[in-house]
Amino acid sequence: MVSHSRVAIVGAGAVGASLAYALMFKNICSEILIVDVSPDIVKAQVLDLADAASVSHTRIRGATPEEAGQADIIVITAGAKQRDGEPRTKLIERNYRVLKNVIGSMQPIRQDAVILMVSNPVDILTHIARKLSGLPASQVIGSGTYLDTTRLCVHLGEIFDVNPQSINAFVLGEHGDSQMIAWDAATIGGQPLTSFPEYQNIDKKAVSKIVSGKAMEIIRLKGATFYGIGACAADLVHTIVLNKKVVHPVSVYVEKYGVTLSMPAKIGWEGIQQVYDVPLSKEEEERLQASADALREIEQLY
Ligand code: 6V0
Repeated sequence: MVSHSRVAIVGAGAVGASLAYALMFKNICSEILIVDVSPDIVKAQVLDLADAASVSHTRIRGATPEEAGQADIIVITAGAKQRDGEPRTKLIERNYRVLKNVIGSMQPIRQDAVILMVSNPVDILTHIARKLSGLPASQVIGSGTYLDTTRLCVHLGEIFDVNPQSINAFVLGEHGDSQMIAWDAATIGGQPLTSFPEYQNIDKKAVSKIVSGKAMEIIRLKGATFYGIGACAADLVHTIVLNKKVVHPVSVYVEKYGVTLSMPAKIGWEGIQQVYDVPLSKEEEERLQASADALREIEQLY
């Protein structure tokens, strides 16, 4: 058990519960606080998770929004989810109201807290969470393209027959339709992906489609996605709690683009410690710029 380890999860639906479940088995939190507008959902999830907590020895309990505002890390998973065929950006109006309510109800939020935004559309909501909370940009992080990046690495792992963890590759930009893959900067064992014979046979458009379309495929088949994002969000919390300084692709305000989008960033106790500028080809840079422009157009409305 370490300091910086009281974690609040606001929104106890499928994503919030999957995150709590993944997190408790890491045994790094002094306490996990579960918050939701529905008292019945809080009660049900805490009762169910407490059975698992007895095996993992992590304390988990229901809490008020005010208590969540005093946690070290506040993960926001509250809000509506995408419907089959609905783009993430369509969720804004519904989830803007939820987020305003969530941030308002947690006041006063601890000035050194780190907010991890998960609800969609995650980039725009991270921007809004920063504005509403008044916390510095470095303390307001969105899960962004972390999940997309893990999907990419798993797919590339199959193509190159190597463990996905040995692939250094990133999906950047929006967690949504305009995201892009930084192919030129991708490496395996320090060797550029572009130098491998397998690379020449990759249909890059098809890979992009598989990665960005996976969520919709899962939603079409079972109505929602939650285990993948639960595991990724738990990993981000792990990085913060243990001040691991791991570089993850996450959504953060990036000065170069003047907008909140995903870039690789070093993460620790105080949130974002450094954002890295990925070397991109001219075409990739244009695609990332286009993603930034698309996000900026929406950001400006909030
Ligand atoms: P869900 O299962 O419907 O749960 C949402 C929960 O939020 C419900 O329990 C609601 O009661 C609760 N809630 C609503 N308003 C408030 C409020 N004001 N305060 C507290 N709680 C509230 O949805 P699910 O858990 O499946 O998804 C949650 C969010 O995560 C959605 O916006 C999804 O689109 C988003 N996802 C984000 C992903 C990512 O990669 N960033 C991936 C998957 C889902």
